[in-house]
Amino acid sequence: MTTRTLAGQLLRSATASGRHRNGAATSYTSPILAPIFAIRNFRRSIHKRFGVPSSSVASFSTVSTIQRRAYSSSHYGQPTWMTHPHLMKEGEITPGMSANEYELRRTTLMQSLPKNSIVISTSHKTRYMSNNIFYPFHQHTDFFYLCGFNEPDSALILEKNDSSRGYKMTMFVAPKNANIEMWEGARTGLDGAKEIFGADEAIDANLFRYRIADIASRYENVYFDYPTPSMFMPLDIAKKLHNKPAVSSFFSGLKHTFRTIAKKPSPSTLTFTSRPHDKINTIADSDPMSTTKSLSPLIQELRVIKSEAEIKIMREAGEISGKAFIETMKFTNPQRFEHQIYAKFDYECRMRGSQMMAYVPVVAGGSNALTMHYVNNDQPLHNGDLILMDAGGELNGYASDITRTWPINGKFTQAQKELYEVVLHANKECIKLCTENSGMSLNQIHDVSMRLTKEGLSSLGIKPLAHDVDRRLYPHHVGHYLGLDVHDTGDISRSRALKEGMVITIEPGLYIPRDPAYPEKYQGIGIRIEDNVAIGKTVPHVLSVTAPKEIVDVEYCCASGKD
Ligand SMILES: *[C@@H]1O[C@H](CO)[C@@H](O)[C@H](O)[C@H]1NC(C)=O
Ligand SMILES: [Mn+2]
Repeated sequence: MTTRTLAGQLLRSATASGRHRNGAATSYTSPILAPIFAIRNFRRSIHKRFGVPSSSVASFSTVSTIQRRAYSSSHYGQPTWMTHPHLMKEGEITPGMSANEYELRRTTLMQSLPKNSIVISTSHKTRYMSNNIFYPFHQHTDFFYLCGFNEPDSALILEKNDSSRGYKMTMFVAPKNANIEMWEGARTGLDGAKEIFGADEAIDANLFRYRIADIASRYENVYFDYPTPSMFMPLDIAKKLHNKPAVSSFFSGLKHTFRTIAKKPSPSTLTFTSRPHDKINTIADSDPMSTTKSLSPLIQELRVIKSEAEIKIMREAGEISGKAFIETMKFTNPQRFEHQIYAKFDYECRMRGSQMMAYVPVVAGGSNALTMHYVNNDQPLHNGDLILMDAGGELNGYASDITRTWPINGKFTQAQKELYEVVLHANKECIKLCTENSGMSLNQIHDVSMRLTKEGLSSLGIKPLAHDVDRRLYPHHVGHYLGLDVHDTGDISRSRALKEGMVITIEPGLYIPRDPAYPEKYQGIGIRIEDNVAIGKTVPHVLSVTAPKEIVDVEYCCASGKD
């Protein structure tokens, strides 16, 4: 495997030239500081070289070419180690994720595919609230997983071949354009796609719609997910991709795919579900004459097991969100509104480096918590109620997903305590099962949580109506996979045995309806306690451990805000 640590090459040459100029006295040992030195040295030299036109041909070139570009165009479409040394280390493509790891992901994917295969992965497009007012951009997570490129309207093509790299990587990206960049901000451009992201070839994204069908037609196996139509990928082009003449049937291709990609798990645990919004994809995929295969299931197989670097980021995301929960508990009182609690949490996450909320938080005072996806978050809080908040910051692409429930005035009532202890017990018992050695699946852990909930209810003398536990009192699953998406790798079955490196949520809950069938003191109380857990061989690693959940700790945090 060829390793393309361009950043590494850059640093080495920068270091060498720095030594040359400054003598042996300068040593660049700190990976954080090294890029700063490299840029500083470059800035010294740029004046001498002023007037030398920058090369229009992209290549893995000298540090001076790249740094001249960084210097003159004030950067790229996203942070790089050179421009954002406070966020990134040498050799990283995105914060915390090395060029080597991205290369490994692509290599693993391509090695699992048969000869004569092409992978086509498209980014998200810019989405609009109204006319030219855009929503905050969030990248398509499969695309992001494969290359880390964070601009809209881009595409990645991987063509399997016999080179030492194993494939040819082509990126379609927006070209640099000083006029547009003056309005919309820096772009990475074609040179950047090669130099930073390691593409063998970079092409203007405007040409994608004209080139792609032709390129794809050269391959027997086309792996592609139908994207939302856009200017960049109009409906007719996507359809054309799906209507290539048949070489082998879709179904045999699919079987082959699963044979090659799924190294261990038994075929019965694999599910293939078309994404509900991909109507056209479903039609095309059901056509046995089509050679197009869905890419997403293959990438999900890779994504479901997290690397050390991924878990490190997720641990940090959990730590940031957990600390934000503490600050939010301290901030809560009966004079506040749900939206203020939301704002406080968002603020505390961002102040710690999280770039955005991983999803729209549920901030539910009192019986609003009985609505699972309550996101209006616009009611006043009331003295004596609980507040349930399901929220998490996203860090460097990775989600955290935490729920805590605490008393608005800082003190649990006896009835609230009793229900809370039932949920907390289920939460802790289920977390103990989050190991590879337990041999458990998410579904089996769900069964355990259901049994514990029922036992807890009966210990409180609550007799649920028939079917009420799984329909009303605890109507959701105990957890899901977590990663770049909040509901990560959604096509991977929850009956698959847990494996080291998976990250899941454990989130039992209890919601007592306003129904005379239940003791009045419990009615209208909704409680959920959700943690993020990385599966270890013999021990679970709780990533959300900084968020308090023991009653004494929660009450302590609530009290420490009031002076
Ligand atoms: C095979 O991939 C390499 C990059 O790894 C590329 O340079 C080369 O052009 C490709 N060969 C063909 C025939 O496309
Ligand atoms: Mn969740």
